[in-house]
Amino acid sequence: MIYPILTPEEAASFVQNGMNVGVSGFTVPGNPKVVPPAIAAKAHNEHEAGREFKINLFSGASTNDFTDGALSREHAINFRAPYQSLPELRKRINADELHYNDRHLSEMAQEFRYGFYGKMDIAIVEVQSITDDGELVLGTAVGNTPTWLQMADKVIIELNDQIPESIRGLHDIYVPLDPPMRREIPIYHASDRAGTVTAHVDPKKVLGVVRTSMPLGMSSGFTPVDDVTRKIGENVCEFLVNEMKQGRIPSSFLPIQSGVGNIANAVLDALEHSEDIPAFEMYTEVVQDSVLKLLESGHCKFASTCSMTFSHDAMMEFFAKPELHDKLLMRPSEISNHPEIIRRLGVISMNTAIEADIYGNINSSHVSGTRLMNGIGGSGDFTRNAYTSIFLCPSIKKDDCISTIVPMVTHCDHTGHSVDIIVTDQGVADLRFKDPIQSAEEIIEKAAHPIYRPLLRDYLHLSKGGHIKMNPDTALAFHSALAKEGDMRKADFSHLM
Ligand code: 0RQ
Repeated sequence: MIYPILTPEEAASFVQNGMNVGVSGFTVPGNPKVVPPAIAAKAHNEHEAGREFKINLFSGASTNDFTDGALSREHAINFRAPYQSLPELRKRINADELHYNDRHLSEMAQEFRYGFYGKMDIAIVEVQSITDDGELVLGTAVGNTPTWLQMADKVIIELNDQIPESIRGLHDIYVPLDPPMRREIPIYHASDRAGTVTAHVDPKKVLGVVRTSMPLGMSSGFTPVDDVTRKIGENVCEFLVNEMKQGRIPSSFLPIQSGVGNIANAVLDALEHSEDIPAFEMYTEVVQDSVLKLLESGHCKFASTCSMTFSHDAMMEFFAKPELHDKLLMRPSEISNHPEIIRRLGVISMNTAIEADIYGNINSSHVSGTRLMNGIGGSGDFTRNAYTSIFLCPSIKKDDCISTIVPMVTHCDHTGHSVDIIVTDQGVADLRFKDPIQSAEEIIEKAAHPIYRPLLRDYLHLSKGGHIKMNPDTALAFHSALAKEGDMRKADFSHLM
């Protein structure tokens, strides 16, 4: 190998205060694992010596504890984009200790190529292999790595011997040309290949290789399906089956996108057990353990993703079963989440909401409008361009004190224009072919919990308005009741009478 072999500390020594640093991966999979903690240790020493040390950190999506966790614990992040999900980092963002820019995941790479963030100083990339002429087999996620490799002045490679050789062939690396040269992306089915199996880096840019032997899978599993998530899953299935019966979804079905978390897992579980849903494809950004089961059973014929968000056991199982390897492809987030392809394929999107309002506006990211949870992630990429966009949430939370259906969302990630269907444990609200007031009635009667329906009806019918009814004094009454009395049921609209 022509590249110098570096220790993590030697690699970290190239990273300087104020640099723009890009990391490989998408959510936990595919992230570097030993160099970021060494950068955090360097930050610690610099701070002890009274010197400023912070970097601007760019990724595919959220990252692992070795990256966002270690760096935020050492106050080593100045700016962060496009997504995060670790409590450690979230805490600091919500204390306004660093700058976080919540971006659509499909746009991060192109925004960097357009020059919106300046130059990328260093990319840190986990790979399965690298050749002397710069051909790379990436790890268990692609994220924005191909663009980082193209843009970065210098590149540090983490060569992880735990990534099996059989991963070669699971990637499809395609970077679009930028406007005005952009052409259509030649993906017409979830399984189409548009690019190459390997990524490429100019060998002259490679500072060196750090050898690692780090486990691949996600450490935490999801909580098992419970009564509420099971009901949400059943309601989604019922809706999709009816759509097929009505001829609105073709009998061959359409590709599915599903987000992260327990609700998404429960929905996929329900799809697996439904006898009326035919085998389908997925065009999505993450595949959780539930998708492995779907691939094994044949319910999912093919999964196009950006990241293999499997638990450690599921990851091992996948690599031990070569018959599954031609059923999965990993793409850059720019492509897995690309509006052009989502719309062309007719993807059915399913994402979880923190709260929805009676007009179908969705808050995916900020609890009570101020506290960042994770971010918009890929939910906007899929929702805005979906064939049918579905949002999922339990109708109530925290011992009935929180209604997820509210008069007005405290933060809006997706406007009602992009939202077709809201599914809770109570039922399915179908917002298509309805004006805003009809939508509000549908959401209240079908999706809201019965204990909150009278309050929501009061708000809707006592508010004044034209095309939309709203009352600026009471639109956030649910949230102020939660803040003041810990219970949204204390909201009062009687003075509107
Ligand atoms: O707080 O942890 O203090 O108890 O918010 O709530 O129910 O555990 O949320 O894990 O299902 O995630 C939207 C965050 C849901 C996720 C969101 C409080 C609640 C709890 C979390 P505690 P849950 P879940 C593909 C798609 C955006 C990105 C996306 C997400 C905490 O799905 O990040 O869709 N989505 N990506 O108590 C007050 C409410 C609340 C509330 C929840 N209405 N009011 N507090 N909480 N609802 C994946 C990628 O893009 C990579």
